[in-house]
Amino acid sequence: MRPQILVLGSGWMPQVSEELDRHFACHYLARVPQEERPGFIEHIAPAVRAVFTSGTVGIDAALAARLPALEIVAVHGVGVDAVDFAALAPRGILVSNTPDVLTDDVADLAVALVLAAARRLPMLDRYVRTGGWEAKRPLAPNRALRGKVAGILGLGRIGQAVAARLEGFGMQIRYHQRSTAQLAYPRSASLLDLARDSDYLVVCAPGGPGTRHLVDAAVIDALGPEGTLVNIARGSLVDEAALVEALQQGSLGAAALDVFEDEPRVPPALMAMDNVVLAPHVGSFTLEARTAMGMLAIANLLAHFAGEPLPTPVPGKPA
Ligand code: 8YV
Repeated sequence: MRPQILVLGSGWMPQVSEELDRHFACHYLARVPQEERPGFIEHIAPAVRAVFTSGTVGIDAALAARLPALEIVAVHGVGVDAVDFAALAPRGILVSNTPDVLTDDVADLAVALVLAAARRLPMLDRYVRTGGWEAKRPLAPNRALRGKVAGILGLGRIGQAVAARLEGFGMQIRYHQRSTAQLAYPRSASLLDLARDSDYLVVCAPGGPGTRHLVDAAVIDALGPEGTLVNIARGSLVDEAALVEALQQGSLGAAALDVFEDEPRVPPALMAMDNVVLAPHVGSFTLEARTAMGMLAIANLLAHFAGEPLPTPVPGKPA
């Protein structure tokens, strides 16, 4: 008999669902009307041995408690901040994620955001479309990237891929993270120092309670009126209210954001600003990355049910 799995969230490619259906008896929560979901979960709960979930949906303690036969949570994403490890670990429930296969594409988006902010591409697009060019509406020059400093908050796999790309644009790289492991670039002793030293602060660190609002009013202030904040990690890392205020007051130069504190809600104030570039959490949203992520998440489930080690387990509880 095929193992029963509960599928939460969305965002994977259709062929991933096909592959899931080939191997497992799948219960797709997103296909059940909202008001029927509690009853649906109660009905299937005793038989559910695995959860397949997105990085942003994860699994909370309340749902985990309702699944007595749960053995493994396979996250379709690298971030596991939405997984309640405290609820899973005591029950020996395994967790896997999908690192590496999305690194290049997420890093590409980070660079796209840096470039879009530096060259003000969305604003220039609007300028052309609304007749600004023909009407010769005044236009200030952009600022070059060459020679500017990119400060990377979190020089892990994705941070390093971002750094390598930005070096190619002639930028100088600095970084800050909690670990003091020797890495290829100069490390700023604190995030405040990094913000002070950087023209672009690129947030690549993991989300979760340990990193909530790391980028606060003081850090944003240190980045300054010529500085740009880029976030491709998690909205929770940035104090969004402080960010909006700094942009409104001109104490921060610009922002380019793929992630937000309360997705998919974006503060209307950000939408109104020309020096803000917005994207709907699409760092890994390429056909290639999303297919590979789905297949890797499934490979973890298959390994588990075959009694083999997981290809990409998440060890213990991340900080
Ligand atoms: C996706 C992500 O939003 O990998 C992550 O942590 O945030 C993204 O790739 C999501 O997990 C897709 O299901």
